[in-house]
Amino acid sequence: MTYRFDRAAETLPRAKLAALQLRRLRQTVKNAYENVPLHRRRMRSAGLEPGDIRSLDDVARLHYTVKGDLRDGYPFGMFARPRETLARLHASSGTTGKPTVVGYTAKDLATWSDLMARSMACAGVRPGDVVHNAYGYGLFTGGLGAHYGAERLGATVVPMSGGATERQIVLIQDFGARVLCATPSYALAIAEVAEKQGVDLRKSKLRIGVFGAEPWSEAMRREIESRLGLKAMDIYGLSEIMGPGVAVECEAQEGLHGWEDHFLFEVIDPKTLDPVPEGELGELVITTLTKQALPMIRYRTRDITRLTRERCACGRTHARLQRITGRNDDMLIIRGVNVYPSQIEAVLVGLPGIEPHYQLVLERSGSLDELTIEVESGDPGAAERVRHHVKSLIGVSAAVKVMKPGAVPRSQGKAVRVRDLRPKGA
Ligand code: DLL
Repeated sequence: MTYRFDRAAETLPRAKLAALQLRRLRQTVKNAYENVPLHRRRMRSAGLEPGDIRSLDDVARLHYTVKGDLRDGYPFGMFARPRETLARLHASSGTTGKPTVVGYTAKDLATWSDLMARSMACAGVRPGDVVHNAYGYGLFTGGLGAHYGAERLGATVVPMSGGATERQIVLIQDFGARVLCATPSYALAIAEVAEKQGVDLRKSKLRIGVFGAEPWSEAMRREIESRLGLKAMDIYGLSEIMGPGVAVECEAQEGLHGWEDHFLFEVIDPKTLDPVPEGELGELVITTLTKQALPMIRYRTRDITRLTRERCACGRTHARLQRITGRNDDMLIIRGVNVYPSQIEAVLVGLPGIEPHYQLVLERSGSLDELTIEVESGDPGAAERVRHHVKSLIGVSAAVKVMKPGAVPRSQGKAVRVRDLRPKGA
């Protein structure tokens, strides 16, 4: 029988899952109402009390929560437990203003470790594996999230964090890592440095990549798989909800299982804020079902996906999210055409003679946004080919700047894909 970290929970019949969700939703709403002024205010102004949530459909009567709410309550305003009782804080830097701070009770940390262990096992990690963890350690949830999940699973963790890439390559080989945890862009940077050093990591013991924290395309997956000789699995999560381990791919790789015993997933139309029918694309909204310190009611993730509850070949009963193509905030509008950076990536990666490293530069010319794609190639004639492919496959007109191989900045964590040089406030 295939290994599962928590077989009973992962294969819970859907009717039982729904009953569990309702029980936990009611507890969460009560916790939020009683302990977080913002949630109490919003529920009161909607004329709602916790007891009014009687079915899962009633979640639609609750208010949304957004990142700005966490910022406004900086640092601890949305915690449902006194700060003295928390075991840990994490924070995400964000590009503007104050960071968002999240807190965990000891029980929240235990739940997170369990879910991360479950997620890693779902991706193919097994007790006894050497897990090379190159997610950044620190305030970012990636490093410690993967660390405690791997330990909980019974793996041997190598707590590398990002950076010192040459050393990472030595230790991957010397310690016999079977699993690499990293952002996809950093995994690619590791592959590149290894190749430059004449090290063939395809001959190492690496078999599985647990990659996430940023959008990446199917083309990028194939590129990383062929250069590192492993199976690249997609893992999703966000600090406001927990950290990594909210959803993950299984061996079927037909979407990411979102753990419905701990989270309630909805997909909404970001303009009307109405839920969309199952299977349609929209913004992912998550309500936590078991968090003590930071219960989240209908958190708008800004991430674009679709949801299916069709049965998966792997036997797990939990809903699947389609790979996240991008965030609302990352969508570029170039001469009226909507495009996500990951769509451009899908065109670039795999074009012969073009390195899979790129940046998109946005500038304003008159009232129009102009896009320049910076790519690396040894062939100056590559510009025209890239321009042509992007235009014919996505319909976007972009200028292309061919740079020397190595000129696009490499990432050690989340890659910076867009440089926005447009005047502020325009
Ligand atoms: O990135 C948590 C994480 C760490 C996930 C390690 C996976 C692995 P934040 O820094 O709060 O948390 O950023 C969350 O990153 O809303 C998405 O926009 C994006 N994101 C995370 N995973 C994926 C993924 C961590 N697999 C934000 N695909 C989320 C696409 C992802 N985007």
